[in-house]
Amino acid sequence: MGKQSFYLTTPIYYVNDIPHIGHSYTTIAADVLARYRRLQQCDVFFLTGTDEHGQKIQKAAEVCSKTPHDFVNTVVDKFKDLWKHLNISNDDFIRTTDERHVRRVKNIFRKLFENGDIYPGEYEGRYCVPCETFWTETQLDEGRCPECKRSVEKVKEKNYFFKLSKYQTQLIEHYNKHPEFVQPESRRNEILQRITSHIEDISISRSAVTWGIQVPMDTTHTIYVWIDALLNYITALGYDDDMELFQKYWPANVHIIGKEILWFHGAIWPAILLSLNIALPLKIFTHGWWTIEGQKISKSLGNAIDPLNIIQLYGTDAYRYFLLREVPFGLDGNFSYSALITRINSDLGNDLGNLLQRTLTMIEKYFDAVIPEYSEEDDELKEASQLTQSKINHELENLQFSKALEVIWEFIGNANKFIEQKKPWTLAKTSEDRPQLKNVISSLAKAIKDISIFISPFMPDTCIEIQKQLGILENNESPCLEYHQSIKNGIIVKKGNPLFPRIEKEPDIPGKETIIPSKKQ
Ligand code: ME8
Repeated sequence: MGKQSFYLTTPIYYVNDIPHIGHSYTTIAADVLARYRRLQQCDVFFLTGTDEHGQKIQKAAEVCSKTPHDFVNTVVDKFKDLWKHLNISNDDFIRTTDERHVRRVKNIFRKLFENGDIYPGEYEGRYCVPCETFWTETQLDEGRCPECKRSVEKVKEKNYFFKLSKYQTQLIEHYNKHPEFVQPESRRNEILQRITSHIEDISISRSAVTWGIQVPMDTTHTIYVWIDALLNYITALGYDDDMELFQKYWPANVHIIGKEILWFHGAIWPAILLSLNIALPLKIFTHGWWTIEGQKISKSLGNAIDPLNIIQLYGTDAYRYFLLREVPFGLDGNFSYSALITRINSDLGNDLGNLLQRTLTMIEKYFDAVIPEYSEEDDELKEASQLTQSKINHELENLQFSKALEVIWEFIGNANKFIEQKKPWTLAKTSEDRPQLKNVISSLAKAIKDISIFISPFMPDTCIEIQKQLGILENNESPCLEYHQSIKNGIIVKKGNPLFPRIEKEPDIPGKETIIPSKKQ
């Protein structure tokens, strides 16, 4: 039987500025899920990319006295560079300026037009450039954008419209038939309520914006950047001129997005797919915002933190761990260096790092560095390890990353307690306790191997480092990712540096005091 396919996506990010921790959060979460599904032997296609057209980017290029084309090329490299540093394992990277995307978007736009779902009209209302969103007078918040609270532009232009209202009933039916379509449930209820109460046709072209994909039937217009962007999820799979990947991977198993773009993904995107007669994605998971002092982190609000700085200080895996452990996926969370350092010192250094160090030290001391022979029957940690794996599966099925990590750390705690209870240093004193000592130590080595696999989607480099120190991985081999496989006889451990050395003080970063929140949410 062939492998089960699993297609997951992140939003494609605007390249008006360099990436910040919010962007890295979604991409790391998607990467963890992709790696986890690969562990489960799924055939994974993980897509990310960049959203490069529209007024916001045109303006940002003007500010830098660059052509939009040169400007976007520079910023895209910053995203790709960050993903490399963060160990992101995406299978494709789509840019909306890619020729393949532009060609396919034009074809799709023409199809929608031929289906009778696009018509010319006149738009009069407000437009928020940073959010690239049309708003009506009544939606404004004291005259400002209800999403980002910045000022909006008056827009009156001839535009093409998409018949979103035509799909209201079908959308409601889909939401009712598939309660898991949008998660968490609170967000699903919100958007369903909005779709049910009021839905209008939307403008999907701009005559005043030149930096975009031209409307195929009317070159005086460019396609509204959100329509251009949403289509990336299918153009990357070759829709509609090279259908092999599309047939293999569509519908997407999950689109992971931030909560502010749910309307586009939960209403406009499915309506476009319905018009094209394409199956809808199986799930849209909406996560919360990282905030600083309660404010959303964003470049244009001037409070963004460069993930590269954090990685340089504390390493990629500590950063990946912190973001997914600190806040339940779906809720908002405040970023602070002190919380990050606490997690590194306590969870990574004390719990995980010490478990490895003390076990390896005992293997060196009591067994001349050779892991004693393992006996499955005498492994008192085996059941707990198996239970941990099934709990992780349950949590990650629901994208509950922080809960999955809690479960893993519960097992790490159990292994540490096991050492305290068994007191190997006492067992080592007499020869009749030697068999029990062997069982305790080999069970611990096996538990640590299992832990390295449990954490591998979250902390891929740490998995490798643990397996190297445990002696089960030679320099250039890929890590062992088979759960519950016992360790071969005669393996010699290679104890190295502590995995996460203790951090004594917060970093001295200019302006840091302005970005550390005074209290946790
Ligand atoms: O909206 N906390 O791009 P964008 C958590 N191009 N996540 C955050 C965040 C924060 N403070 N800030 C950003 C766009 N994000 C469109 C998307 S998709 C077809 C087009 C993450 O650069 C989160 O995933 O503004 C959010 O939805 C996304 O970045 C917005 O990125």
